[in-house]
Amino acid sequence: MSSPSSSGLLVRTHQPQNLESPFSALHGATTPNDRFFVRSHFDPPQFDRETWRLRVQGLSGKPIALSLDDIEKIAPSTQTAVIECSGNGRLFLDTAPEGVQWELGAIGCASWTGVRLAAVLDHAGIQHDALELVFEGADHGVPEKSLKPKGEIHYARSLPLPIARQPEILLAYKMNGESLPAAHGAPLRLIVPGWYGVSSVKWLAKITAVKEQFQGYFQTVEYAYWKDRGNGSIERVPITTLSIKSQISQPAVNEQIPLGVPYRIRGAAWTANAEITTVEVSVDGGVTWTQANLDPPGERNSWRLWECNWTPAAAGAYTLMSRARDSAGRVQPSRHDENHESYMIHHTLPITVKVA
Ligand SMILES: Nc1nc2c(c(=O)[nH]1)N[C@H]1C(S)=C(S)[C@@H](COP(=O)(O)O)O[C@H]1N2
Ligand SMILES: [Mo]
Repeated sequence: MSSPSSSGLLVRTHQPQNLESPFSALHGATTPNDRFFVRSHFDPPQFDRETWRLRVQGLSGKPIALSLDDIEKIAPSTQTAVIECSGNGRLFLDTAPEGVQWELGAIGCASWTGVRLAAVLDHAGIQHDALELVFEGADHGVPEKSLKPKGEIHYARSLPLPIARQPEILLAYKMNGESLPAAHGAPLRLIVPGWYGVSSVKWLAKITAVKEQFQGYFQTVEYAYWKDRGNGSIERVPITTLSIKSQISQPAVNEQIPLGVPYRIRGAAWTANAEITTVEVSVDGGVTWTQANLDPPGERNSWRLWECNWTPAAAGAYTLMSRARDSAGRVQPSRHDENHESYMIHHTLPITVKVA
């Protein structure tokens, strides 16, 4: 069930607000703010610029509280990064799982400006023997899923300290050069390039250094999966880095394509901690593959656009697929990993079209 909203986003749910980007409108290195998908578990919290504070507390010394002025005095840093919801593509799974029914558009790429998290941590004097940092949003409510706690909770996620200190991790107050929109976490959000969107906590209110692994709801129940340890046992682990993936933006699902006319198949590909090196396209459901032309690579954690020409020679139904490879030797798989439940859906997605 979806309907077009005024801004050209598809409304998947009104409350909380879950809006899908029209992936077929993909047209550049970054997604415009009014076309960027929104994934929120609770209503956006109100804030007042004057009284708003980011609290940083932990194991060492006194907790600190930073105002927006304090944060804007720190040297700014800008990063382009893909944000993909780990439930993106859920509509392609055979069984109808719980969760927002995303097709291809729970992803966007934006340029994020803010301050390096490491600079704030240095300022706060976080002890180096902390294991993780817990990032808490100001938003709160009762989760949507059937397995959930009784009362209200805040949105919260953690990162291991060595990850949090990496220079690309930002506390962002700008998105594509404009002030961060309310739906995307104003006044301040975490941006974790190369990780699924779940880690990029919006409406950031509190950072807490802890010595044990964080066991919060969005860390262990939702946005977690069973990992096979290979020795006969499995463990519950949080979703972390992006899986290699490519998606076809044109044609759109169920598009009608004219017979005998050159058509340009387009899309984007992305991965984590590596570069996209190849994208192949199939128009026969994965039997034969042709190499696509890649745009020049962008920044490390952005997506790489690609295109491929196709002149359909016969009328009928076709299944198109794309398959990416990266510099770390990873290849997009042909099937969804069932252990990932309805998350990390990154197999070669079948796009069915009609030629007439
Ligand atoms: N505070 C807070 N942060 C959050 C969320 C949320 O519901 N509350 N959703 C997360 C999820 S699951 C995703 S995919 C991204 C979506 O970011 P966007 O809405 O800016 O696209 O934000 C993440 N950060
Ligand atoms: Mo997400």
